[in-house]
Amino acid sequence: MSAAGDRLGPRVRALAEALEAAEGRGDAAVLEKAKAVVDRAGERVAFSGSYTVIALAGATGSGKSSLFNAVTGTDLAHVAVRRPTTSKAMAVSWGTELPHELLDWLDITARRLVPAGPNAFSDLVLLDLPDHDSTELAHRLTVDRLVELVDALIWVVDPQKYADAALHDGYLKRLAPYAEVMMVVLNQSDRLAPEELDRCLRDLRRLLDAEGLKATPIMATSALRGTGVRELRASLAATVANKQAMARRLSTDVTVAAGALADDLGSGPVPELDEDLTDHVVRVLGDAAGVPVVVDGVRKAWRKRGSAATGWPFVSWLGRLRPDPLKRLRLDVGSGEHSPTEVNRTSLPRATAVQRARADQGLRELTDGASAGLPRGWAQAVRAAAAGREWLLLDRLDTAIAGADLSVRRGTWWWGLFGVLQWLLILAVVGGLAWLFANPLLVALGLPTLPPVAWYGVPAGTWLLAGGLLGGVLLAVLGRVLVEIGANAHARTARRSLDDAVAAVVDDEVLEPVRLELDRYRRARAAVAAAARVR
Ligand SMILES: Nc1nc2c(ncn2[C@@H]2O[C@H](COP(=O)(O)OP(=O)(O)OP(=O)(O)O)[C@@H](O)[C@H]2O)c(=O)[nH]1
Ligand SMILES: [Mg+2]
Repeated sequence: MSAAGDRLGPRVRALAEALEAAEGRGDAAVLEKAKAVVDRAGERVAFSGSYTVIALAGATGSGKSSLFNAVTGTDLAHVAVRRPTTSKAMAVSWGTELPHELLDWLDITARRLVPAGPNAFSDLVLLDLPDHDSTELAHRLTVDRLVELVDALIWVVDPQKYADAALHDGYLKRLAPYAEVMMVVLNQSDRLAPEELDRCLRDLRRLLDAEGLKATPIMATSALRGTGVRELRASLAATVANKQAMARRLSTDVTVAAGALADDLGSGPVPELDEDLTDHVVRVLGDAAGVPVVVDGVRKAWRKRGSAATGWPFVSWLGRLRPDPLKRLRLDVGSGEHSPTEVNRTSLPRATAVQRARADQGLRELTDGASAGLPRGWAQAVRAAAAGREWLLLDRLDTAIAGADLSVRRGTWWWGLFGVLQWLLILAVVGGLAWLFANPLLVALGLPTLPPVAWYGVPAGTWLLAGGLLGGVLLAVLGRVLVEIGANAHARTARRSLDDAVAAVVDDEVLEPVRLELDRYRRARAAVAAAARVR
């Protein structure tokens, strides 16, 4: 295919991809135009891609229909003094069959077949359009619609109105990117003296150049006298033979649409999620979800259970009367204690207003950073990606906390050893007491007494009693110190695993949706760049 058409397929596909990514985020008008281009390109190629569609457009009375007849060698177009004359677009094509699908797509009902003859064109559909500047709105709408669809345009102007704002401001300036597929014909040249015609053509050229239409050729004709008609025919034939018009037109459509889309997407650096702000969000959300309360509960529970297991039995039973801090929060209950159908819920205190406010602010700062510099629609989408699930967030955090392994249930191996030692020491106390009170009791009962046993002059019963008491207290103190160390270590471990659980939920509910949205933005930018790349 032609140079312009080489990358047309991939470029249209890239534009479609950009559109899909930008859906609901980009400027609606820009997206709509780009979508029209994608649809049009697909349809135009599908409907008789081998034909070139060229339209004669211009102000009323400039002589479009007259020129149409002159070029086609027919009198198919209606020419009159009454203004405006042509109210419906008309098409002619040469050969044995009309390209009906193409004409249906163009929505042109007035269609004529010109039999092949010596002056016939092949693969050309020539259109005579209504005027673009009439009082009839329908005429202008027809022109506007077909200007978007045809492969090439010939603007027919006359000596009086060639500089009209309706033409230059309404069409030509805006169509500057299509300069290569347009041509301006100064008709009614017979009305001007040769020097006037020259001046007129120079003026027209200057106007077009100033409007960015340097690539648009101009020529002078007289439909009345037939001047320039041969040259116009030759120019049409060359355009058709070169087969570039359609591809150029569509290619320019894609370039223009991709340019508008690129402007809409912006070109600044793509923002990213800030790690410090992310850590901050995990922390404040953890606070709001009750992580510090649970960590404190773990410390206290370890302390309480450890003290009960290793403490001095004379007092440690008192501790058992206190409620278990984790059970009170409905945490660290055995898995069998949950019904499998029931969601694991804790009884953690609800987040305070201050905690909620800090969590909200943290989230806002995070998403503000991740949407900084993005176009409005995209920034909104990033914020919405994170914000839409706030209500879910605390709920899921609670479930995550309920499910976190706090590993306080099992206790530790040396607790049992301490327990046994404590009971042995109790035995010593009881044995000592028994020994001390045995002889007075035996004497009172008139029974033979036990032989006195003493170490270092102190009765053995006293040794046992004092040793048992002292040992028990010392062992309890040592146990207390070790339990405290264990409690702190477990609190740290719990903190880590809860932070991980919170981080996983935050990642799932906030960071991942934001990342996906930023990926989508990057994808849209890459696709637009690919659509804009001509080679
Ligand atoms: N002197 C002169 N008159 C022309 C020329 N071309 C067209 N006319 C006349 O200008 C008038 C308008 O011609 P049309 O061909 O109907 O013009 P049009 O651009 O199709 O006008 P609308 O259909 O109303 O948009 C007619 O009276 C033609 O005879 C020309 O080259 N020289
Ligand atoms: Mg006409």
